[in-house]
Amino acid sequence: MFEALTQRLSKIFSALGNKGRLSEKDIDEGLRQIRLALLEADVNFKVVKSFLTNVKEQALTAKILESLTPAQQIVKIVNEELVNILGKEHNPLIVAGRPPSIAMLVGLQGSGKTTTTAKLALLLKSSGQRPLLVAADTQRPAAVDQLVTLGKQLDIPVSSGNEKEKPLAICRRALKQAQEMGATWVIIDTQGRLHIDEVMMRELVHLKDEIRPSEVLLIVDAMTGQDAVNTAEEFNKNVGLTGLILTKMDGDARGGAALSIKSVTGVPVKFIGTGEKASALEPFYPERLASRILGMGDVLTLIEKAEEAFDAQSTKQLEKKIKSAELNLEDFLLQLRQIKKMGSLNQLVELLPGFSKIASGISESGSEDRLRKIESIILSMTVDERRNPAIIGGSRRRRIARGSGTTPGDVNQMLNQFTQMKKLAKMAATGKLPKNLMDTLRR
Ligand SMILES: Nc1nc2c(ncn2[C@@H]2O[C@H](COP(=O)(O)OP(=O)(O)O)[C@@H](O)[C@H]2O)c(=O)[nH]1
Ligand SMILES: [Mg+2]
Repeated sequence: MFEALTQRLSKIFSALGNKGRLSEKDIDEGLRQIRLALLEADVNFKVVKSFLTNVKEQALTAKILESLTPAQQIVKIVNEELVNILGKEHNPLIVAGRPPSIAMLVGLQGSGKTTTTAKLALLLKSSGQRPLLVAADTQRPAAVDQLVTLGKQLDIPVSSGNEKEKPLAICRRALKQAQEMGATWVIIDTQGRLHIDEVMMRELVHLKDEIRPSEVLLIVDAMTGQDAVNTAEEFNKNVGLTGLILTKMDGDARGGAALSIKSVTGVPVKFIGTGEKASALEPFYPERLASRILGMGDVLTLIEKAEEAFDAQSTKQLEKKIKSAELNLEDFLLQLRQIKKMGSLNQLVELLPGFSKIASGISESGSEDRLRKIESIILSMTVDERRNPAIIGGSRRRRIARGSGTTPGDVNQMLNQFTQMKKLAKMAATGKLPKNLMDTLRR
């Protein structure tokens, strides 16, 4: 799902990523491309418009994280806005005050209503609930049989009537049965039509008024694009919805429906169907979908970690020091600790401007052990020595080695490496590093 959109977005981001600084023109061009990508994915144009307005506003006013490149900054903002239009947070099912809770599934024929009824029951069952299925679609020939068969396969009880019975009568009997068997959820498959239809709407409203479900869930086929959005608006206006389930998200849908439907209708998406199998139903999490769409879950995780671990101010000061080669072992120690807090070194190398080159130098020559050694050597130094390593001669070196449980050779090696790194870092920070060296360091 969303492959096409994901591909286009990553192209846009990597084009931005090649630039060290983004001018306003760069940002505008990036936004123009994002707009095209979204429209092409069939996202509602009003949603696209407000999306871009928000992204631009954020880009101009957001707190700038010094540890992120401008392109990463844009990814971060686009991600946040995506999460916003997808509905911010996960909306779980509404449970009735007293069991059983009732979910009424409504929708057009072919949207996946019957299949989703069974899927939802299976999901509830696997989370320890006791669901009862109700075959109340007397409109579509064989819909009852379809649900009965699914119930048998999944070992979930189905309450059904015959095709001449009214849906309300079937539901009333099912509710009684639910009480008797101690069911915690009653999931009702209702009748659908090929198109929006007044009679269908009236019957659904009638059923809803009588049985008072805690959930009225509209099943919509994501592959139908903007039609799905229109359908949702109609059903919400006429019947009143508590949630949406988007089906066939596994298809080659351009994804626009999923992206627009919450913003346009105000009704949250609660689940998505991702296949024909009964297990192919997932709770809907805006954040997860947004990062799937951006196709850069890893970058987003890194951004999150950078936000947590990094104080923008100190990074800025550090960058300045790196540029003027004033970096000392105290800064180095501070930085080592922050990097350690952030997890794997190699992953972070690309993330931190300037200083990342030092980290890559370390990660090349060794791993966590080596880091710990460096840390204990620095800790055995006096403040003067840390600020001005040049004063460290033979006797100081021996003392530091004893204090840190290393050898004078280790101390020497560490100091040499540090001097080298400082030089490299300055060159990298001021853009004077030869390209082949840069590549080696990145690896
Ligand atoms: N690929 C895919 N197919 C689905 C999904 N949900 C339903 N279907 C298929 O869509 C068709 C119609 O489903 P059905 O439940 O009978 O629709 P109803 O008329 O709304 O009850 C069936 O062939 C289902 O297997 C889904 O999430 N992914
Ligand atoms: Mg059906």
